[in-house]
Amino acid sequence: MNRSIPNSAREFFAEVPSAILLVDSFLGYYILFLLLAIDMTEVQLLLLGPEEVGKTLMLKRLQTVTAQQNLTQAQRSENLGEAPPTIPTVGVNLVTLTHNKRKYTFRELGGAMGPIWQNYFKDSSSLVFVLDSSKPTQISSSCIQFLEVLSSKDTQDMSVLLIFNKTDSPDYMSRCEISSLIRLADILACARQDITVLECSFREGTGLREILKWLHDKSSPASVSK
Ligand SMILES: Nc1nc2c(ncn2[C@@H]2O[C@H](COP(=O)(O)OP(=O)(O)O)[C@@H](O)[C@H]2O)c(=O)[nH]1
Ligand SMILES: [Mg+2]
Repeated sequence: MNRSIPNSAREFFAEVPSAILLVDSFLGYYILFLLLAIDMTEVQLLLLGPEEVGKTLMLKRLQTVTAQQNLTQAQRSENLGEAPPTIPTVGVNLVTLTHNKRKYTFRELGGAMGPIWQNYFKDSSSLVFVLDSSKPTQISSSCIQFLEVLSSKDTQDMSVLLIFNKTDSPDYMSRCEISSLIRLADILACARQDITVLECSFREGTGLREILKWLHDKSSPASVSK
């Protein structure tokens, strides 16, 4: 079949200066490179909260769930099984997850590092703050820490995920009860940050899908490390 270019088209291309074509192809490669670079950007997250609230277990559960995503449907297990043991985090626990072809590096800071949390704000674009919903007294005191974090000038542009964990505990407080205890509505209304609130049980494995969705939707490379 004769696929010759129509005369009108040939005339048109003959008139386009080759310099423009060159710039055009460079632009194409540049945009492609940018898109690839954005997709491979690593998102840096801080994982904060008092000791023993379940931060390390959250990371372990997320590692299991994201690893399962690489398996075929038949190989996947719906049940996450028994909660793996954790040991108290001393210093910084660095964990990297890959979800939807994007890397997320969590920096879990041991609860005892509270006084120097702020030293890590500049290196992160998003923040996860975990509370134990079965400990009302600790929630009240940790809320002050949470407010301090929110008021730091280095966290103003961060996406924030606030997690009430251990909803499997017999004496857990519901989101509604915690909200009135710490006046959550006022905090959400006054904070500059985009704050998402979730109830989870890392022991039972609930809330993990919602965390992955938050990672995908809110911790975008558009807000990656400054
Ligand atoms: N009942 C219950 N226990 C949990 C849950 N999440 C964590 N734990 C337990 O809380 C303890 C401290 O967990 P860990 O992840 O080490 O806390 P971290 O200090 O915040 O990192 C461990 O014994 C966990 O098994 C949960 O959702 N429910
Ligand atoms: Mg820990």
